[in-house]
Amino acid sequence: MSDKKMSSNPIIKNIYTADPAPMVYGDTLYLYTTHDEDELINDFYTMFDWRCYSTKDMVNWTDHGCIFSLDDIKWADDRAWAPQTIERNGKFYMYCPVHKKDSGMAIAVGVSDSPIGPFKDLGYPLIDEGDWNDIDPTVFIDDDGQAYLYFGNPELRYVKLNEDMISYDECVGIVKIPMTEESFAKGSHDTGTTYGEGPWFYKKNNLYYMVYASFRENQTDESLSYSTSTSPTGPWVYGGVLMTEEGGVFTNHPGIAEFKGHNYLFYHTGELPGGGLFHRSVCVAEFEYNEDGSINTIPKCDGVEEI
Ligand code: FUB
Repeated sequence: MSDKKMSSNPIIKNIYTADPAPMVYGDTLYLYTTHDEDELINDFYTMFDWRCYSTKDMVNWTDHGCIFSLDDIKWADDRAWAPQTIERNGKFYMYCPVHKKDSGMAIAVGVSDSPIGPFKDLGYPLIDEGDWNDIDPTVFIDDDGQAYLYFGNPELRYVKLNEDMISYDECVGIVKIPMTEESFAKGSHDTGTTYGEGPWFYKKNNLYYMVYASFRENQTDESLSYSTSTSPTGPWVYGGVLMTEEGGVFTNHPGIAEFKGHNYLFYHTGELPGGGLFHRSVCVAEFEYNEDGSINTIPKCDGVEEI
């Protein structure tokens, strides 16, 4: 038996956190999360701010507290939902879905000189189609320098970000990915496929991955699934189930990171005392890729080894 220390899930035990979004920068893994308030308003997701935590060894975590909130976004009034942060040229960009004061969801961008904020809002939405699809952004910069922002529920859409990371190529515009069974398998969400929300876009060994929260047929809770492509814009090919619904809450949300030679899937459950639908907690599991790039279903776990 290994005498290495183990972490214990959930990672954060003093507040409810959801929608984990890891970012590796230097020798540190930063974990951005949403925050489920203890007290609910109208018995629904009650979420006002985003939190950041960091680790160098996957066992010891530093709490950086609230790093961006609805108070910083004058045009938004609710729903501080699933974010993702990325670094480019020494600046940090945090993409955040929020509810606009005049209705609908949109994607805000917070900019900071530090991974732990504070983040400053652009002052206007980056993505605002005037519908409810504009949630759950995932951002990735390809080897050729082109950055992509995918997002959406129930449809997966993307924009090609400009080098400044706060605007996008208006000629290409907002592209709708064809929601086919070949790409996302037959499922029970609005498009008739398993694709639900919470996409996580990245590349490994020249293969592009789209991990997402999925609705399988005859299931009420979300699972996690993945699709792959040889191009950053598809066509996507359905890969399989990454994490089943068992033991979960209605939602789940993936975040993938490669850190110091290990591969991690971050996800959320309702397993903290008092936890459930609107009181979720972020967890992590280690996994490996098969030689052909496929990934086996990853069991929920108690924690990971110190690295
Ligand atoms: O946490 C609020 C919303 O629930 C997220 O944006 C979705 O991904 C789901 O986790």
